[in-house]
Amino acid sequence: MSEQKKQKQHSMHLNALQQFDPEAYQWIIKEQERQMHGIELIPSENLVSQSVLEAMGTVLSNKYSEGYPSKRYYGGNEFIDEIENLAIERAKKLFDAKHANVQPLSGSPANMAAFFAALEPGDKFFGLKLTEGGHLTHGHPVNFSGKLFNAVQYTLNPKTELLDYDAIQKLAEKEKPKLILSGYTAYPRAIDFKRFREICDSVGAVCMADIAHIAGLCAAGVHENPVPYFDIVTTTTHKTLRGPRGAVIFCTEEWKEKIDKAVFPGLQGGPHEHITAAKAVAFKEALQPSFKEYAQQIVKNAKAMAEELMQNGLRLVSGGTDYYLMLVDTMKSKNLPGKEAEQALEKAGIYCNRNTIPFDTRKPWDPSGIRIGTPAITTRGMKESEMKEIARFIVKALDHAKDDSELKKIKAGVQEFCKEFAFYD
Ligand code: DSN
Repeated sequence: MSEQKKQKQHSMHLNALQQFDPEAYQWIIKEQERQMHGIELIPSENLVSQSVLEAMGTVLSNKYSEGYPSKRYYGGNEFIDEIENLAIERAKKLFDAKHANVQPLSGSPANMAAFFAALEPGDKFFGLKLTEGGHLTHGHPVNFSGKLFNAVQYTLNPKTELLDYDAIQKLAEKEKPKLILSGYTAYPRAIDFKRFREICDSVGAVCMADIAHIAGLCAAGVHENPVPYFDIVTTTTHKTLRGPRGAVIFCTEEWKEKIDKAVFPGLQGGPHEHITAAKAVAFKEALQPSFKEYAQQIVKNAKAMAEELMQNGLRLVSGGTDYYLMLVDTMKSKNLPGKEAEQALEKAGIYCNRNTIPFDTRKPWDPSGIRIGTPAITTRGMKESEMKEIARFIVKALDHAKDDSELKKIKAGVQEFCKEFAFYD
């Protein structure tokens, strides 16, 4: 490793840790090296900036601040209030929101708080089925969302593998849900949020979206942003938005009191203000013109990769992608279960996650496909020509999924390829 790269490791400020706890230190460094030398295609992951990383590792972690700015249950929060207000104001500006609660610890608690604000236990709501691109918190029976509420799961059109808005409208008229949730974790196409608003209005349902995956694209104007005209929108901050692990809830004036009460004292105790600070930093980054270029490049990269994968014989769910994510049907393309595909790629230094494809006949633990995306590799500065190279690495690894020595050779090529791209510059 070059001197320059070694110095970059130390910019994580780990000197004390290295001395006191070399055992923990070594695994952190090994993980850093894995990220640096591999191709990260998990679409829900990203690489935060040095500034975001630094904000997370601060003394703000020491502080309790239950409550909200100017209304805390602990003393000593004058500067914490400033930080939280900064995060709130930037979040509102970024998403054109009337209200932002920046305290949710992550996506699931954010969704839980939103449901507690809008629903009573047993109330009926709509969410997309997990196996077709929804999330556990969108009504899966093993999750609180399916246990506490009456979750009706809508599905995709089996022929097109796309959302069928007319069918959702009809189902809404029949079932009369109190809330309709859109926004997904494995849907490769753009979402017609305006249509969801119309469907909600036609049946008097609360209109909610979980934009965790596409928040960065919405903020940059690359995907339609539902925040200004939806009742409640949740998002994590660490995916395309490229901030720390955490979440935010946006809502209209009408919902703000209920949302704030649902987060605290309804669900959470002390907010993690070191993470709030990092959220504020990430929102400032996302307000820069360079973030718009970043978001546009994510989409260009995804389209270039999709085209190359399909030209090389892989079947992509719905025949491609509109923005950042692809679902590869490895069973149909290579007679390879998703778990084996994920493991073969990992041996080649390429990271993705196995995923169900719409109407999968296999179980989520070993489904029929893999999910890949371009947010993290775009952060490293890779462009369309690199997408084609990565697609060729993927196809080669899948073709040699059972040949460890060939996968090792591919990994060497991947490591060489990654050297060209910045990691904490
Ligand atoms: N676990 C996230 C994802 O990978 O999509 C969703 O919360």
